[in-house]
Amino acid sequence: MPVDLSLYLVTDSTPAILKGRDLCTVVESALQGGVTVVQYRDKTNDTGLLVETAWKLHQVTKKYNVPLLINDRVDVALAIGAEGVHLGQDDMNFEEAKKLLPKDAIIGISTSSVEEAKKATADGADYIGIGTMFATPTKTNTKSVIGTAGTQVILDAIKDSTIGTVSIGGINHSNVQRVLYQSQSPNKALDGVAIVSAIVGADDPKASAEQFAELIKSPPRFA
Ligand code: TZP
Ligand code: MG
Repeated sequence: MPVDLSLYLVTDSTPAILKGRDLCTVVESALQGGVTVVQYRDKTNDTGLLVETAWKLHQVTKKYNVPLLINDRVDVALAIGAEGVHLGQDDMNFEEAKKLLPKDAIIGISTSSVEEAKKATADGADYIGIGTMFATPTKTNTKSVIGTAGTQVILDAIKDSTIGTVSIGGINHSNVQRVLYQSQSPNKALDGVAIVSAIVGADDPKASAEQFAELIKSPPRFA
């Protein structure tokens, strides 16, 4: 699968995180800092606004040759020609999405259990988001907080598959190396980390992304 999941940015348009800044500007800074994939996540029901913002973001991500995935909404992805979608367990199911989207579209699925991870793998998803790693104020309605131990169990259950894997929830500069190294099962490791507030909410999103990129490729140093 050609998508580099190593530093996966998930957007957030809530005022507490965006702090009055323009989302496209924040995302462009993060791309300059080395983000490898962008997911547009926006829980508004205003389809017009979603399409408009997704289109604008796509103009930015294309400059950096980074795929743009749309959270929840296959229709919005189709409307703007995004590279793919990210679907939760309560969104359109994989088979439907696969039928509607172009053949080469990237489809990622949120998972929080071995059962969900195995299903997404068997369905043929390109990658799974595994979470919630740590409790986070960014998303409080999370089904379960699984930590590195729970993530390791899931990775072990899909070790024979080449499906991509990314962890999400409460990941920051202080814990990212622990997340990556302590989650590893003997035969499968995470391909990356998905971050919202530690990049979108950072005073300097570019510097934050650069620091993540550096930590991800460096040997682990944690207590
Ligand atoms: N899904 C599980 S946790 C989460 C999502 C979308 C939010 C993660 O946000 P943050 O700010 O990186 O903790
Ligand atoms: Mg969803």
